[in-house]
Amino acid sequence: MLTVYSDDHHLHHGRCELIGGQLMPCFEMPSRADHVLARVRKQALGPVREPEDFGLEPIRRIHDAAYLEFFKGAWARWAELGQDGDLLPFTWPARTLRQVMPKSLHGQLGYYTFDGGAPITAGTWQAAYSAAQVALTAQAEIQRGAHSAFALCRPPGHHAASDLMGGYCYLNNAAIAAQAFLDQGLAKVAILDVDYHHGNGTQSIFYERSDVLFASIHGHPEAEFPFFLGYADELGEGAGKGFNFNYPLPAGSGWEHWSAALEQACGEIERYGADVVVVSLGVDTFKEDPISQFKLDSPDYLRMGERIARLGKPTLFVMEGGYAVEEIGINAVNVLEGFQNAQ
Ligand code: 6XA
Ligand code: ZN
Repeated sequence: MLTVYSDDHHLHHGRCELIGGQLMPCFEMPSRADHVLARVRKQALGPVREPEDFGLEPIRRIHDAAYLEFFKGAWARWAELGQDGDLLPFTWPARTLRQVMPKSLHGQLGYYTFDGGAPITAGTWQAAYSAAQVALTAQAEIQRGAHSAFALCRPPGHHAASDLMGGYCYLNNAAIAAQAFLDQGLAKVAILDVDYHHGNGTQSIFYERSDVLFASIHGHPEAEFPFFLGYADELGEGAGKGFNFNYPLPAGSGWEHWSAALEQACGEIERYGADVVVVSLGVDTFKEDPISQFKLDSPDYLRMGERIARLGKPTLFVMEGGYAVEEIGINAVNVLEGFQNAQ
């Protein structure tokens, strides 16, 4: 299986996020992708290639033009104000407040974020842009006939909506790749999100559409980030009704419960008759993940890959979360090896 990877992810290293009432180093850090890449090489999964540059057009198919302009220019505006700390929001247009666009950088940042967990640094735009190109390059590989490919993206993407960043995510790599498949002639794309957190951004992007089915297995939003989306009764709207499936699970869920949800999600994808499957591959479902509450063990990820392979569809894996840095490589590559060995 081809892995697409860019060193540009090192350009993004958020200094801090608010955890337990204190500013702490971000769990989402460059060494995550480095460990996955090292494991890809150790296991000789296949070739590793740099991304091609498809430009902004395929990103604009998913993200709002003004949002992209804001994100691209935000750091320069922050630096002009003489600041060099991470750019982090502190005010959001929540209930009772107006959804208007302020002129101030911080006001605009509040408008374009849903949490304080997506710091913008000097290199964030370039890293996120390259991550999207990584996803598009792996997508192109499948479009050209490969049965599978791995987009080793960082920063991750599944929390990013059309004009919102949050949860370490800026550009929705999986959604951008899914749209590219459609734009290149496919009719039906299924996105299977196996990250511990609900992919609220991906869901919102495709919620009223039937050409992308979204299925997500995640920590119950009653208890888990992103808290305000991801319930089982969110089934899609309008033309998208019946094309959105959420499987929220309680804290402590292990492979037995998790794999039962995977079985249901795979059943929906089979009934849908997807041309291609995009997997939002987070491995923060691991029992030792520092920010999550599921109990999957390393061998379970092999089974996960095998089950996804049994869908029999061309499959694009897009890296999302996973913060047990020592094991992230083993667990992510186990999914890919399980998939590959089941062919
Ligand atoms: C709150 C937790 C963010 C979770 C990010 C993640 N800062 N999403 O792993 O999949
Ligand atoms: Zn996650």
